[in-house]
Amino acid sequence: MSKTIVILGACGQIGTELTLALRSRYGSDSVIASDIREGTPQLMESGPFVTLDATDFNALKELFTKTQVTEVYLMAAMLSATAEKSPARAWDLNMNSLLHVLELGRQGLYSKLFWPSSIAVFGPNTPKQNTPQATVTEPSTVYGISKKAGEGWAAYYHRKYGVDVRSIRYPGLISWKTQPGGGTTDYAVDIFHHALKNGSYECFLRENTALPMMYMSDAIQATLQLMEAPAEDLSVRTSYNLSALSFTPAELAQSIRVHLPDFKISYAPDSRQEIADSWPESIDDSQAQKDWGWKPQYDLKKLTREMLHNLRENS
Ligand code: VAH
Repeated sequence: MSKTIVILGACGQIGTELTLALRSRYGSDSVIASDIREGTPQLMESGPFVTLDATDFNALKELFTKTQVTEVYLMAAMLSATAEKSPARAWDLNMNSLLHVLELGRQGLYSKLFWPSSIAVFGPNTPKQNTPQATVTEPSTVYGISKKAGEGWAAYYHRKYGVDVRSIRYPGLISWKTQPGGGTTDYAVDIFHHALKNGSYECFLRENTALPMMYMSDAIQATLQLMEAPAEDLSVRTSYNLSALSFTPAELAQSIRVHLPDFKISYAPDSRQEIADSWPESIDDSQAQKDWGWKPQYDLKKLTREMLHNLRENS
């Protein structure tokens, strides 16, 4: 059956790479990108784009009806650090966009939905190491609260109305194609730009802050794998834990020094330290491995090499 895919929030950190990956897999004209503002030249030149506010129910219904969409990827969201500065706007964007899209699924306007959750659903009372799929989720950030609530709504619409909504709790994602977008894990992207530009970086987290991380290629691969899995294989309809690696800023700096021996890092923790301290250090993703064969490809050594190479080649 032919697919028509609509990506909401296509110009964000994940959305940009997801749009390009879906277009190369299913054909550019089958993937309609949308966002509230235009994206990178590479994204805008790669296929159809529609300017759209993901919190506008009527605009969503009109686009879904006109395009006869079969699959929706709802990537629009305000991330953790920015959401702490604008709680009401973050709740409106993160929650109402999801409620509108779930409702349109109940009305039968598409057959499959992907919606990203985050390790931000975990909080200070969650086991820090090898955090289980089912455990305490008492988030202490606006972003985490919105993602935890969203997981509940996703599971509700699946159970009550049969909406085939699938979700992943992404760790911190590291990519070179887009600038970081207001998250707490942004340091792990910023550091590469600074290392190449001026050989030093002032990190806004403490040197020993271990966080779950993943190279963007792995995250995109996992997303496509989950969306292509048979529905009957999926035992989780809140959101799947997903893991690839965990590292501290000091360990990442050491990995960069293998390529740039003179690279220097300093530390000036800011308000994002409290957010990072509330999150786990490592994640148990055995359910994703079991249900849909998840297996990451990138470790810290390969991630570092890829980031530096791609940033050099595309600067
Ligand atoms: C953030 N990059 O920092 C996002 C992500 C786990 C972190 O959700 O807000």
